[in-house]
Amino acid sequence: MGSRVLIENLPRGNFCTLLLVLWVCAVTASVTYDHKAIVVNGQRRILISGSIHYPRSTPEMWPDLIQKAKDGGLDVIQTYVFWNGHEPSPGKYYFEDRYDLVKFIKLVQQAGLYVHLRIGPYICAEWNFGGFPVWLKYVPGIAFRTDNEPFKAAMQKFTEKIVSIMKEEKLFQTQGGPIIMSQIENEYGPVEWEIGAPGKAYTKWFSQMAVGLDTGVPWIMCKQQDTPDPLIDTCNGYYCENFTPNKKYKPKMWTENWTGWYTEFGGAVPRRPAEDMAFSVARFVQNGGSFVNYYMYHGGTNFDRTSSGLFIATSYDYDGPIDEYGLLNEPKWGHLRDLHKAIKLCEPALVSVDPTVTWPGNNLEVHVFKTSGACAAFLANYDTKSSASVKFGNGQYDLPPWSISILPDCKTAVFNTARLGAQSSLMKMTAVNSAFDWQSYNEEPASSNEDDSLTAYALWEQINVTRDSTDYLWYMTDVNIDANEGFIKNGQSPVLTVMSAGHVLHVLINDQLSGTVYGGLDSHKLTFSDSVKLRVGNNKISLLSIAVGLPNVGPHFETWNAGVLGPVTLKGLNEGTRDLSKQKWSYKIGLKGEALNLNTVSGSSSVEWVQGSLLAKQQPLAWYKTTFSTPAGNDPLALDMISMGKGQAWINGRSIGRHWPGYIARGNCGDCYYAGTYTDKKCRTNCGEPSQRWYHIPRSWLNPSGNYLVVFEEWGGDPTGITLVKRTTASVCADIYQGQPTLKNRQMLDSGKVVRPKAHLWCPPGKNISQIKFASYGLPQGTCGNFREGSCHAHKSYDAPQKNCIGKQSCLVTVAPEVFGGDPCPGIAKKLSLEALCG
Ligand SMILES: *[C@@H]1O[C@H](CO)[C@@H](O)[C@H](O)[C@H]1NC(C)=O
Ligand SMILES: *[C@@H]1O[C@H](CO)[C@@H](O)[C@H](O)[C@H]1NC(C)=O
Ligand SMILES: CC(=O)N[C@H]1CO[C@H](CO)[C@@H](O)[C@@H]1O
Repeated sequence: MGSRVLIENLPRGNFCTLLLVLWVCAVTASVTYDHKAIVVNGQRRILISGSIHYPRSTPEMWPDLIQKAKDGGLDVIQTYVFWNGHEPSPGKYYFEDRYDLVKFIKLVQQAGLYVHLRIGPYICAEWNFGGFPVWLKYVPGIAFRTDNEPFKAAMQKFTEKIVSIMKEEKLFQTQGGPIIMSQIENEYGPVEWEIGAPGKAYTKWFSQMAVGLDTGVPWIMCKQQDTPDPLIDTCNGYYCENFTPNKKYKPKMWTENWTGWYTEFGGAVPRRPAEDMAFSVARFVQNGGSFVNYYMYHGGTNFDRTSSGLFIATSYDYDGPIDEYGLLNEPKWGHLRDLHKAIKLCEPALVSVDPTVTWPGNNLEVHVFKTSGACAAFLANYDTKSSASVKFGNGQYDLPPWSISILPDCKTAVFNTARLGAQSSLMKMTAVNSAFDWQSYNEEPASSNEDDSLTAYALWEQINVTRDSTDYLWYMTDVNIDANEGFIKNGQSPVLTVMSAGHVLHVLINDQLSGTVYGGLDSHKLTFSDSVKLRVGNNKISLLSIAVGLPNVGPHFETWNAGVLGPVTLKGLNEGTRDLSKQKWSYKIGLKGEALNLNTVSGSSSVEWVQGSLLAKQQPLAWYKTTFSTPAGNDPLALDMISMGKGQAWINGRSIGRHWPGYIARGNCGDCYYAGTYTDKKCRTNCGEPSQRWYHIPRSWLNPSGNYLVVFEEWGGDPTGITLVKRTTASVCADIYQGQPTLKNRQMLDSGKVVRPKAHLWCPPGKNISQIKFASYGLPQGTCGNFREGSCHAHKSYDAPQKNCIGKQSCLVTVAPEVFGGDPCPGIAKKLSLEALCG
């Protein structure tokens, strides 16, 4: 079975030939494991994997993302399965468009890569409710992720559904498909530890349930020490070199190797240096690791309202090797590609033996994998400040601080984790249209006498009422003020206090905005407390409570509340403080503009829009619409929302996500030196600026002209400041040390040539190098975008780059003194720094 599929599409590492295929593959299509590695079709493999989450990009982007992953040296694409996207209501399944899982997996297969399918179905992933459908919370008697019958029944049903689809489509490796591994649950170890016996019973149940599904490929569980056989326990973290699987006969695998970190609204944007990323992977592999997954390889975008209620931003860029827009994030992508090539050169030795480890000095470590036929060595310097020179075999090797050199033949260093051979790119966002021509419509505050409003003598939890069908819930009540109230005469306004479980609150008194408060990642609970203007007679108090999604992680996160739970009090009346919590409240789910579908062309004709001098500006709760033509070319597009506060935007009826540029990144961004243990507090950007300013518009959502753009603004922004921008490469840089290891070293040494590294610059397709902005051979300082000459500089530094590069799409410049008119400072180790503009 399945051999026909293999003929059409031989996955990597499958050594069947066309003639032998019917016989050989029937026998060898298998995935097993031993203490060294995952064994695919009888062969141990060092597998490099990367996470790409299919709903975080569009089907039109998938082929290019997968190709870039393959070009970057990946063997495996890993993805979660997004339950709430696939089963929006019980038993009603959805597998289309961005949720077309089968199509995604088949594209990976066509590219010749494997798939690691993390079914979960709890996935965390900064995804709304950790992937659980909201309806699941309201199944009677349910408790999530424990020994609970209703939960187990739902989990089993969905897991079976996914496995059966994969089997029908013949997607498991044993059927000739690309899936070589699956995952059940996700990071359950800490939860089990906390809840004890029911957690253990649940673990036993779900691992047996998974194995019983008989997929023919191994199951893994991450972050769970007591993972039962035959499932494999794996590591998640920034570093995993000291991880050991719970049995001697299981391989050492790293399922979440964080390439950066996610952005939260109100937080700075984390970056992880490519040098440290490469260092952590080389260190894991030298310590016997055989499977590495980059979380994320392409992070993408939280379209719609899919980001989780921990104030997760719409951008899920994650500083992955492919950026949110699908462009290469350089130098990270190229540096890791070079690392993967170096590791693959070592693969025969790595999978055959355990290393011999020696310590030639303080903070120095050498791992040697030697068999009769092969030898590979990893030389490491763990010192965060000093370089080291290591004698090994007949050679002498220079190791920068916090770095590992890889020697695939135990002689030639072809890669050092701290020496970038890849170029860096500086990206820019440039406006591509003249100002949009906007029309506006003011959202009317809800009123309590509408027919469909709900009433109660209580404050209700928000998600309970909205079932997350919208971010918005109106809470309305009346307050009667007697003419005898003291404050009417003395002018001392009473103070309204509203306690809310989150996440954002607008307070309106008699339909006028009185104030806005919002929570943050550290605390979504919030309190409004301010004096309010009340008149004699009836006053209408309207609280617009706004959720930004449901939480995805945390102790019993399924029980966390949102919305105004009270108390709500009014202080400074003759009677003292009046408690409004238990008086009559009316509820209205969602906005009027949502009910009218103003985000669609057909819906928008139901209201009167205004423009010109009447256009709403700096006015809360306003809808804006405009149309625009698609700019020519293929550069990715985004909306620059710098002039806006908070809300949502749609293009041709499709949501590009929540915008919140009004939430400024707190904290100190600090410095970013690659060496030393990485944390997500290091190397951050955007402090004092919006956490997210740009919002990706997939090109495939656009028509050539007449694109319908709608923005709902909650806070009051100026829509005339919104621009359509394109993302392009501003400049490319190289920073190459004379004599640094390069992948060319091996073949050049073999051929007896002198090893001289080259700077390689290239512009994206369709662009050529138009100018050398900076060139210095000597001791230049700074980084791409702000290089400057140092104490040693060859005066002819510009000649060769200009001659070799101008007008070319790509070029090489050899890093050697004669190329730059002689040695500017003999006896000192020099480098070449280049910055070129792509025209
Ligand atoms: C949830 O909403 C229902 C009405 O739809 C109400 O009866 C119940 O009290 C609410 N529960 C909470 C916790 O707000
Ligand atoms: C870019 O350079 C290539 C050669 O590398 C050349 O064929 C092409 O015409 C150039 N394009 C432009 C726009 O200059
Ligand atoms: C325990 C923990 O924080 N795990 C997280 C690891 O990182 C991934 C990606 O950000 C999250 O999904 C996990 O929740």
